[in-house]
Amino acid sequence: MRRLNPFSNIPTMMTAEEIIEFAHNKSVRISMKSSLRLKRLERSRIREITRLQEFTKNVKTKLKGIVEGFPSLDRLHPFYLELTEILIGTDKLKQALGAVHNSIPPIDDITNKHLEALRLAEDFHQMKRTRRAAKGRISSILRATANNIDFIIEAKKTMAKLPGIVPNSPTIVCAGFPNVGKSTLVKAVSTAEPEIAYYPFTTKSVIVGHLTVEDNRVQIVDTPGILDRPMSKRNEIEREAIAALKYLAHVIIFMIDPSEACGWTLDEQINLYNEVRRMFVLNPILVVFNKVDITPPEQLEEAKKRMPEAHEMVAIEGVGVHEIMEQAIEAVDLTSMEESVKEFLSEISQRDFHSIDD
Ligand SMILES: Nc1nc2c(ncn2[C@@H]2O[C@H](COP(=O)(O)OP(=O)(O)OP(=O)(O)O)[C@@H](O)[C@H]2O)c(=O)[nH]1
Ligand SMILES: [Mg+2]
Repeated sequence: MRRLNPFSNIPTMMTAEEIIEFAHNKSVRISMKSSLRLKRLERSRIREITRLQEFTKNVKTKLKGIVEGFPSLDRLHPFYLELTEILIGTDKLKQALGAVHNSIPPIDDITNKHLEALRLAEDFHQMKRTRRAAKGRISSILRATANNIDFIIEAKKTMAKLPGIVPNSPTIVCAGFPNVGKSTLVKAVSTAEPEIAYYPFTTKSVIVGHLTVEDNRVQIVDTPGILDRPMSKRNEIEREAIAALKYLAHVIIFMIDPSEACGWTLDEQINLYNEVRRMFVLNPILVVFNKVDITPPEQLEEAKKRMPEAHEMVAIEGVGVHEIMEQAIEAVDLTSMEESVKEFLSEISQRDFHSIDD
């Protein structure tokens, strides 16, 4: 669910130039209600003061929106935090958020000084110059932090593409070579319309399905382009992004196509299984033989000998699907999940973690 991704709820952020333009437009459009009994000079004074106040107010609102609208890194689910670290760099992100946050007090300073000057100004031109000078200096502060704002906007865009997850609801992750039937299974079991999400390093969209098994609300994640080829074919960053799945997967369904119609031999598939097994030490893994309808009996026998623990399924017909789902729920081992989350948290407490307000 996209909206369950904490990064997809962030309101739209403006770049430095957009903020300047937005605040400027707001400030010149503001309507004055000063009394006609006032002298022209006093009316001008009120107008210039109001315009500057309006400009500053809008700049600050937008800057605060950037900082406060961003999910608090200290409260992120480890899955997202780990990916933030890999894809963005948490330190760089905190620095950028901190810099934007710190640009607010100088803006207040400039505004106050120039408001004071406006109150004392003796002629119309001086007022106009003062107001313009203030807006110019505030714009300079914004421009000086423009790269930080751009960095935050990019970070948001990257993170918003990730799949949304329901933090405490059991999550099944489907793995296996391409064409073994992962999507078929996800579609077969999803009651609600599956949602499309993205995962780093694959251009393919990830499908997140939702279902209810024995009163448990369960989400099932298809992983095209992720857990579907040997790790040796991946770079370090990809491997780390894949490893972040351990915080998400309460249980992994590893699908094998013993008919080999998928284009991969049984050996290749078992090798990939062993790799996934090594990578997700704490996550329970269920092995499923799919496409048993088209697997020649002797081939199925051979596969069963190699992996006696495997369950059998015909995903396109829904045969064996319910049983697998029940098994998956049973295998959901919240203890090991908690352990890996704890391990993660103790690891990051050694990294330097301060909230940006520190
Ligand atoms: N005979 C048979 N065909 C199946 C079964 N399950 C899936 N298929 C077929 O296998 C092909 C691949 O299925 P998908 O569900 O797209 O496989 P996938 O694992 O999602 O593949 P990628 O998205 O490329 O990783 C499709 O043509 C399915 O119709 C099954 O149980 N029996
Ligand atoms: Mg698929």
